[in-house]
Amino acid sequence: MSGDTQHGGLRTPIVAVLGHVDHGKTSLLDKIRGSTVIEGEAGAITQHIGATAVPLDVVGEVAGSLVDPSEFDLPGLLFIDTPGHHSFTTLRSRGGALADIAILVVDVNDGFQPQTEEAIKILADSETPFVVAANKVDTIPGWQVTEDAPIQQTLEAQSDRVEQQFNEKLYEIIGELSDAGFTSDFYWRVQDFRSNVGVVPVSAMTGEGIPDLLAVLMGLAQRYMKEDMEIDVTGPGAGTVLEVKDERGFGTTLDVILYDGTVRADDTVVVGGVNGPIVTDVRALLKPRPLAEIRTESRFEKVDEIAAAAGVKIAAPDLDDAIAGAPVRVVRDRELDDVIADVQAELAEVAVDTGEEGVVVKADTLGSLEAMANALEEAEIPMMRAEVGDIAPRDVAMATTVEEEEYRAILGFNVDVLGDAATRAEQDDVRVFESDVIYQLVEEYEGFVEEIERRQKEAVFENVMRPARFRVLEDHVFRQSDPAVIGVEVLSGTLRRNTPVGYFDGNEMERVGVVKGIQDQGEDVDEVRAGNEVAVSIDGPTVGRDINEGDELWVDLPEKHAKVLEQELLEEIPMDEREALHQFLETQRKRDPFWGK
Ligand SMILES: Nc1nc2c(ncn2[C@@H]2O[C@H](COP(=O)(O)OP(=O)(O)OP(=O)(O)O)[C@@H](O)[C@H]2O)c(=O)[nH]1
Ligand SMILES: [Mg+2]
Repeated sequence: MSGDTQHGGLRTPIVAVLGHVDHGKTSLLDKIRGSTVIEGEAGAITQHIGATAVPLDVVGEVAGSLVDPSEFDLPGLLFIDTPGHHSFTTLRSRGGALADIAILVVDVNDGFQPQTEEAIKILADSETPFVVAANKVDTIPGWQVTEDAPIQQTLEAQSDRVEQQFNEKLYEIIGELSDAGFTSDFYWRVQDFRSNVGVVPVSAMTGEGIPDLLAVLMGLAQRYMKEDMEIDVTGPGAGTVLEVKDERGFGTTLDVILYDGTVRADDTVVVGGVNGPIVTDVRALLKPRPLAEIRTESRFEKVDEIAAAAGVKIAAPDLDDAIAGAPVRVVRDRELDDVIADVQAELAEVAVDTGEEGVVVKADTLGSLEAMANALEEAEIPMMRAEVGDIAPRDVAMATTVEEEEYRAILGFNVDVLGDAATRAEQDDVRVFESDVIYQLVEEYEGFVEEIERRQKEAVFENVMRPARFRVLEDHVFRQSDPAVIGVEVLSGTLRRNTPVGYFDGNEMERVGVVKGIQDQGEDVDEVRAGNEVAVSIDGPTVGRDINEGDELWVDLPEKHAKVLEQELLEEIPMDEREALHQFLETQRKRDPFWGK
């Protein structure tokens, strides 16, 4: 059998369900399906994308008086359930990318949470229209349940106090949406769902508001998306791989969301693989029964043909290298080479812009690679190579070719380190970061860069000559020359041993010699700070001829040092030293405006 998702040349809109962990995405779909998936989930946490086709007549039944199926010519809705747990960014972004519309599920008690924000960003980036399901309204204290009722009807049964709380919770969500850059309102007040986000209060537990949610989704799809849904449903199919799975009796199979055309049991398909497009012949098409979920349904139905949009399992030889997130194309009566080129192009498109200098990025799927690339771009971290696959010795070799120390790094998302890549990395001083949480990878890498910058700054600071202005004291000449030993007062800056000193003749620095030693109350010291009087020995000058009592002397800063101080270390040096530096630069620049620039 075929065609139950196909209807007058319009395909089924794909609806992604996104939201923070435990906010009720799977429960919501369970309610719509009338069958339960969450009970079968380990710890009730969704860990995969699941797809469920809900035909129009079922939408009509669940929505009751709010949806009249005869008003619609879309065949129904294909729901994609996604996990809310933070480590499944990839699956969320893949689900979001496939969607025509989305439901953002928000628990009215929790409001916006990190993965709510993340989901909103995915939807904004892909410009996917969405509605907000404000879930768990039944938990408002005092709530009177009217099972499966439209929201207006159930609201009439609530006390004023409950209704007030209900309004407060919804306004909070509307406020949070506004903070995220979206104008929104109670859905019944929204005129144009493209410019305003409709907020639909629901309970996945009691079914209240579910008719409203379905009515809003159908309306949105029918009114604004009909044109996008007009496809050649009999044309060669196009889809995205959700998962690559071993299935008993079938070997490696693909769970695919078909979003265009049809696939037939005798088709040749091209699939994106680790080493480029894979060409293979379909061996079996396996379809979950309507209202069952592709990933939980163990008893698949073998079909001859399936039309978009639908979740389908494809069994075929040579799928071991297929990658989740990659495109699938039916060849049918087209040139094989053209289809291969299409798949290649799409693989390249999801592959990432890389530059000459930057880090190496490895990820488990194309979807996660894209998500990584987006995160790195946002953090302004350049990439030299970004690929799907485990971290291999050749990645280490690649990372050693960079010039900057901070790019000697490999960031691996959800991948393994192969063979001797780890030892090679250690030998070659390449840092390897691994995590299955993207922001952690970014944060750890940023920490590594900060550490390098700190070390580099310290090294520069150690070696840079420091500015100082000091005065030769009257009646404190202890020795005339070879070396001259005199008392001085440091006016600003830090005077150190082994620094050249001189005076300004007009705007010209005249070097007189090098400070050899500093004695503070009879003790030899390496440096002396502003505000102190000390005795210094200077190699070079003769007192009375080259320098005189009362003269103002300076550390004769080399131009390079002055430049580093002004441009990189200004924040690190004390105020009085900055003042000495500024005066020094000002005088030099009266002679040469570009001195030290
Ligand atoms: N009272 C009440 N509880 C709900 C409602 N919806 C969901 N729950 C409960 O909230 C918990 C989480 O629900 P799930 O549907 O697993 O949440 P989820 O968003 O799919 O979670 P992940 O897939 O792990 O991200 C379960 O214990 C549900 O029974 C609701 O409307 N009312
Ligand atoms: Mg779930």
